[in-house]
Amino acid sequence: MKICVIGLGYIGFPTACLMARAGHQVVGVDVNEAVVKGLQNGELHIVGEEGLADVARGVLASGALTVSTSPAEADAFIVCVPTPVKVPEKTAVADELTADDVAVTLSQVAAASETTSGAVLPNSLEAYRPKADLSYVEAAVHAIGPVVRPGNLVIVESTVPPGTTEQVVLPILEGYGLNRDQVLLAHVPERVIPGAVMLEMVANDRVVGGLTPEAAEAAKKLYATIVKGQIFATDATTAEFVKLIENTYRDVNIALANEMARVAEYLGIDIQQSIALANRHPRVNILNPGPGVGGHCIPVDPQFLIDRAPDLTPLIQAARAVNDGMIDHVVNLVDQLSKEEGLHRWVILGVAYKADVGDERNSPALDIADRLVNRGLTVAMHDPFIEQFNRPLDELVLEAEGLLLVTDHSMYLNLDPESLGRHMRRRVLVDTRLRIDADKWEMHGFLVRRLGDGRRARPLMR
Ligand code: SAJ
Repeated sequence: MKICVIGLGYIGFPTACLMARAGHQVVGVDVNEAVVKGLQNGELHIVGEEGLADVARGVLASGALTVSTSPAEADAFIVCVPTPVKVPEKTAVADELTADDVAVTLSQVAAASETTSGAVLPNSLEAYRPKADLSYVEAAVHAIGPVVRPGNLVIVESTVPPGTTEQVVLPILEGYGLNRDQVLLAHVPERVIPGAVMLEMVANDRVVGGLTPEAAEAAKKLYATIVKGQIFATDATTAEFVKLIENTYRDVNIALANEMARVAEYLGIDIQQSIALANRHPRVNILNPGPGVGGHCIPVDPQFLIDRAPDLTPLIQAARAVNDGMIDHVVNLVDQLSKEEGLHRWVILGVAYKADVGDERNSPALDIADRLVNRGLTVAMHDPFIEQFNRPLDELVLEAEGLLLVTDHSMYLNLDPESLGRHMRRRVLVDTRLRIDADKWEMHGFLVRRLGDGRRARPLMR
């Protein structure tokens, strides 16, 4: 088929490459001219994805994939553009408040979860609830509207609130003279993990949700040309909902681990040992506590459900507040330790939102750094995967007093405490990912604190 993929990001570009490799004639479209020009010169903008470069070079060289800044007529259109959340600038509630005020309020609410379990956003702040920003999806659909023909298949892969395909995408297409019987409209969410996109885009089972059964069948046939996993057809709203509950399930379960970590600290026991023992139960799988939940998916997707049904989602809202509250929990831990031990200079190990990726979107490390500075501490940041933070570590730790591990990049897991400690003025380590061998670092003179480890830390609150 002739396929037009709109949005050449970490989902759209691999999708375009796989579709081209499967024998389709693909036009990849992106508004970012630099990306398009780069690809036309064979420069790839998505790196670190095993197997992508080879496939991309092959389909670009063969012409099976061509790239452009504007859509062309095709048999099928696949929209893969971002859907971030936005906090409304101004609302009817209190026009004089600025976005900063709201950000503070939201973080106060999140911080409130620090003292009470899971503060749910008070209704008075209802108008400030983060909302799905569908502007990129709308712009993409408007871009293809003029070239979509009756009988074409239009697929939205972007993660959207339930009902978007029917209530937002279809009306835009109707505006270009197409009605719901003429265009095959479907939502096909992706569930690949960054770092293993090419593998999972082929191997994972896939859900295809059609506005009509014919649309679902057409989408199923198309994806069967690249997906080896099973493909399940359903309706569009169910497919939108399935994607959101997958990630909401994860966010709520991470919040449970985080809440248990705070209780373990309070009880003076170690959360890591507790979880390891609890998970020996054949049907228990408690996830890992951490400094907060980052990335552009897990902290975002639950907001789409909350936004759609605020009165029906107290648990999801509380989980969001608990996870965001971990940022202040870590900041309080470091601040208290700094006061007790007279520490001032900290190096944060890891800025990316999770191990061994170079993406810092919504990363807790950025908020933690800001708030530590606001507490009067000096903070430097290191990250081997992010250019601006990738300075030699032994230089960065010179004269530092504390190391705060926020992202468990593999390179941090076998750091030598002696060779690092020798450059430091004080030897203090705070591990928020429970991946460092505390006993070993203590043998090299480090004072170690671990998230959720009440044995080492005097509990923050009694
Ligand atoms: N995290 C914890 N504790 C855990 C697991 C994760 O604190 O036990 C934190 C991570 O540090 C990170 C955040 O949560 O900051 C998200 O991590 P993640 O491992 O969920 O990774 P993502 O966001 O890259 O991928 C998720 C995946 N969804 C699920 O596992 C249900 C992936 O399959 C999705 O495709 C992706 O979101 C997405 O794009 O929706």
